[in-house]
Amino acid sequence: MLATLALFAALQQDGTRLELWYTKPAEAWTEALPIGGGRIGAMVFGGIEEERIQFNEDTLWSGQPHSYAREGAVEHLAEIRRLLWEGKQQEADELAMREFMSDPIRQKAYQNFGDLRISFLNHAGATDYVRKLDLDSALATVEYTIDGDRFSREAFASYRDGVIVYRLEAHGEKRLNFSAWLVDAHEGEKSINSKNEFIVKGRVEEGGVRYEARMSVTIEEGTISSNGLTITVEGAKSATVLLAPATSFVSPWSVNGDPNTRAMGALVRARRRGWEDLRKRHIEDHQGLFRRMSLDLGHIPEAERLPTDERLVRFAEGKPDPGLAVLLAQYGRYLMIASSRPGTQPANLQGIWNDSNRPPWESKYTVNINTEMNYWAVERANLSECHDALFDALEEVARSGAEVAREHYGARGWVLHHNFDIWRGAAPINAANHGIWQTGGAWLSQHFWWRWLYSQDRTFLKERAYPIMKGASLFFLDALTEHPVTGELVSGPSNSPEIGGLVMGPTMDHNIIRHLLRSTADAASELGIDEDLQEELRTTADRIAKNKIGQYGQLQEWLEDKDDPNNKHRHVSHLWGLHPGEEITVTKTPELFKAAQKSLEMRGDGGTGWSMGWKINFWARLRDGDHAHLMLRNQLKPVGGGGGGTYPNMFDAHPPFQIDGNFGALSGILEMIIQDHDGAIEILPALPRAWPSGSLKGVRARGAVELDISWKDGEMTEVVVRGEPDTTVTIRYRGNDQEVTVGPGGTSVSW
Ligand code: FUC
Repeated sequence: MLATLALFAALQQDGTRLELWYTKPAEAWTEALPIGGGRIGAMVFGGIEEERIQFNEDTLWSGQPHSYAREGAVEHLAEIRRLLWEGKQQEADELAMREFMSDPIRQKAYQNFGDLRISFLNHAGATDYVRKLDLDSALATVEYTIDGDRFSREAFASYRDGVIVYRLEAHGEKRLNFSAWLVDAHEGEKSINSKNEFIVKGRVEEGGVRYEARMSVTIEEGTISSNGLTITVEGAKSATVLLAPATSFVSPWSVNGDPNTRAMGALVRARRRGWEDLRKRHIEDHQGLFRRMSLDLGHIPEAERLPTDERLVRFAEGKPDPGLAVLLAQYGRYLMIASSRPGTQPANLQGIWNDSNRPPWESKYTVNINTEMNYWAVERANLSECHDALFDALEEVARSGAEVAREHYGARGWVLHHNFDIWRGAAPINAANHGIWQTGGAWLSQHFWWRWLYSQDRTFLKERAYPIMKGASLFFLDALTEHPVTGELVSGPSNSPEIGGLVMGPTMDHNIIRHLLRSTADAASELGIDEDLQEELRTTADRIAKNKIGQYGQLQEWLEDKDDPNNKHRHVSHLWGLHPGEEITVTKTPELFKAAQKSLEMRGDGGTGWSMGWKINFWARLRDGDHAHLMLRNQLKPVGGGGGGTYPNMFDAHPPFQIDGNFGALSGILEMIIQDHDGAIEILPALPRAWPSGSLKGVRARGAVELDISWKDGEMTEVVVRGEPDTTVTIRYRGNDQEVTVGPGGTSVSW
């Protein structure tokens, strides 16, 4: 009965159920449900007798302010290049490992903060258990019955108020009896003060980030006490647990903040507000973003009736469930709102959710695909503000990256290699064969450009986008070198992530750099500045080594035609110009377009989670909706056996968990319905047969417009375009273009 109630409670207006739900508590971390308020986040397990809420704060990292640039590295640059041109890759690699790498060679790790634990007394024998995450209200709830009495819990992480809130209620005769305490992942000091506040505090390492988390419980009826180890509640009708985690992190250059003031301040303010007000403010804040876009792809009631884990299994059996793609897309938007907000750190490899002090790849910012993928959909999915955290971080990276440009390349501007951490390391890390890759900053500059294209915010273009893009471009004006034979300009030393080792001039670099130089010139021309530079950027871009078609009809990954047709590597970097770039399109470069498809076919339909996420986007750009949908199916397979897949909580699996695939899938799903990179806003460029009828409302496109798109039986039925009156955009459908001028209240277009 309760399960049924819970089921219908979250029915969206159009009938799409936007919730993840389960009939038993989480055992593994990847079954728990994520909540997040940008800076703070938690995983809710929903245990009946023993509850665990593992929590994070996005500035809790190992390490301390540090410059990773290697002084004098530039003295070895010419020699590394010479060795590469002479085909002495191993010698080049060895020299680079000795003289050219980041100092130290590895970056630091994002940390677990700890757990909030709750242990219930006499609480066995629960029935009608439902645990769910409602994406529309951003509440994680648990409900069950014991001997006819209903109990409920509700958790959220508030961006506005900086606290994690856990509310417990007893709805029948029985009362709540429990003890609560915090587990500190760094085993610092623990105490309970006279106000019954549980405090953990410490320092990650000497000279590093200091932290403090404070937890308090308020109750209705009953008593609250402490035995020095836990806070004990007896006989309560309801209880509100507030948890405020904080650190001393101020910026990549200072850890001198006061975690005590921060945690105490947040806790005191939250307690003053009280649960209802905190909850109301949280829902308003979340819905203000979340409700801007809706998606409906049709319904299969027998699939939508199932708990999420069973629904995933059913879909993997090949049965139709378009609503699951909607759930995945909206989960992507939910996770973005929960992990990346103005003033917070950007979403890292795990968003903000991490239960380890030694997480995979340090849970940092890997930028040879992963961080960009996190943010591919953010403008289009009408969550522009969530992009801000990335821009803030990149402005910091540009500062450390300027030092690396100087010390390693003797170049102007800034450069970022394949990772950064909270200290904004920008030098090449881990190993020369994949760490020396020059185009991280160039790639991420695309995001600044996109913000301008989607918002037409001239102040942003002038004050934030252009300086970053110009700096990234200046680096390449200095760092590109001439091919000794052809005289074309090439990048290097670099690599095609993460295949084939150190080389000169991988195809990916060139596609990224051309895009950077041309968009920077466009930005300058839009702003009416730097005319000579515009000219230099454009002529330089034209001189960069062109894309080449190789012996198998494939787009070459390198300057030489040496692609292995059997290579199934997860990275498909040489197709950058197809996506997220825009150089390779069916209208502009039909032959390269075909070659890109050939390369993708050679790589196959497997891969890690993010790899499949990228392939959804590639196939959408190749205008093959059914193949894109096949990749979506592959990505949504329950984890186990082979690469990729999806965990029961719908976290994407590399494996292990890595959030990029969640965001990549959101991007890919939208790319199937709308594309805007080829001179027009194209409607239904790659609609799969699995989604014959549906609608996408509130999606944003270049030119600062918002669209509502509807289709039926595979045909577009209506498009409504909204924006500032008199905005003009071109809408494309099945190869026909229509100029649309937006009127007040929006303009409806039909074919
Ligand atoms: C790159 C990828 C790996 C992983 C890591 C975080 O190195 O090749 O697959 O995603 O980043």
